[in-house]
Amino acid sequence: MKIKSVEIFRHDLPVKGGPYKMANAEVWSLQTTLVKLIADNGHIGWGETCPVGPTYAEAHSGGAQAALQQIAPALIGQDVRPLTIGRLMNGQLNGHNYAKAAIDIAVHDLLGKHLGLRVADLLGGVAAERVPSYYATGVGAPEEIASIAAEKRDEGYPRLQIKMSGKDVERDIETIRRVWDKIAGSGMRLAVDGNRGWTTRDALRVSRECPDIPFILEQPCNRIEDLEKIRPQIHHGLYMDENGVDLATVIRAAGRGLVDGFGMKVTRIGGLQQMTAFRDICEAVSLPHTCDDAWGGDIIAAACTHVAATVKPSLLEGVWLAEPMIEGSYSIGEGVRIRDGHIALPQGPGLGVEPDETLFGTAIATF
Ligand code: 0XW
Ligand code: MG
Repeated sequence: MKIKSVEIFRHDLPVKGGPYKMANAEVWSLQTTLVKLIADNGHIGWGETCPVGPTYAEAHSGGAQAALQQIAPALIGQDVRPLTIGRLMNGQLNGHNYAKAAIDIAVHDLLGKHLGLRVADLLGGVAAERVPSYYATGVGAPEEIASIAAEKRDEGYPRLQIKMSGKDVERDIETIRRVWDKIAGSGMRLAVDGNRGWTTRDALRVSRECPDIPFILEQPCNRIEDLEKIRPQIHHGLYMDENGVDLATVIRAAGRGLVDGFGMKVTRIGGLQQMTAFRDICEAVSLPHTCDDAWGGDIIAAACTHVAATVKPSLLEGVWLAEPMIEGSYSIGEGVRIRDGHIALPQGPGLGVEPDETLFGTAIATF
């Protein structure tokens, strides 16, 4: 089976009750980019990448579309094999993992459909048919975030991530305390996500003033050097998210004992092929991690769920989906949904989701 043509689409995903606020971004609507691979035997594979605005990471939707157009011509006539396509892409463009990930996801979808296998089986085999999700609040008033925490606890989410303003550290500490009042004793785990926003001074203060609350600190400060600086002085587990830009960084952070786990994004690391290597590195050194993306529709949601289903369950922190925050859906059928804080692995070969491409309009590029 060889790739016959590549089509690239874009589509808007409005934020339900927007904006969604984080320390480094405020977004009302996200433009997602979709890749359609058509094989010479008629099979079709879909991929997607959707940066959560231009300031969350070194990624933006216009960049994804430009990078994909740079790479796509070289895909025509190639065998549908994730590893070799990954190397081919690296020969076309340096970096831009988040764009390459859309092609990698589409390659897995296509290969799965061709072989009659689910993507999770292509990635090594299913460990769980239902994976835990977690809810991520935006930045908000302490009482508002605490009431969301209580609501999500009651919905059955096993984990909550709360977003810190990064600006007003006293208010951030008040938010943590009010949230913990609601969830303490419920079994719900807590991640406090600074999204790179705090100075090391403020991150140290948060940890020092909340030693009784067992949260993990996710990406509190901007740089790896900042994490190194606070690491010996904090009372909480430290997770890397935004700084985990590639496998080399992950290996360094894990090898030096800098972190206790990762928030990981499928597109940031370069797609499912890279994500399985990341999964195996984490398993080798017993580090828990999430399988998420920054945003995206049902194709991204399915990709995250498939790889999560292959993770050793004791190391899977959860799968965050944008689904509860997106107005509408582009899927034919139900797509990938969170029920009682968990996600069922899609059935059917490949990713197991089909987009209604009539919603995407004309392709922005065809090769
Ligand atoms: C909560 N997320 C997984 C979704 C948002 O895009 C940010 C992200 C995170 O953990 O930073
Ligand atoms: Mg994070």
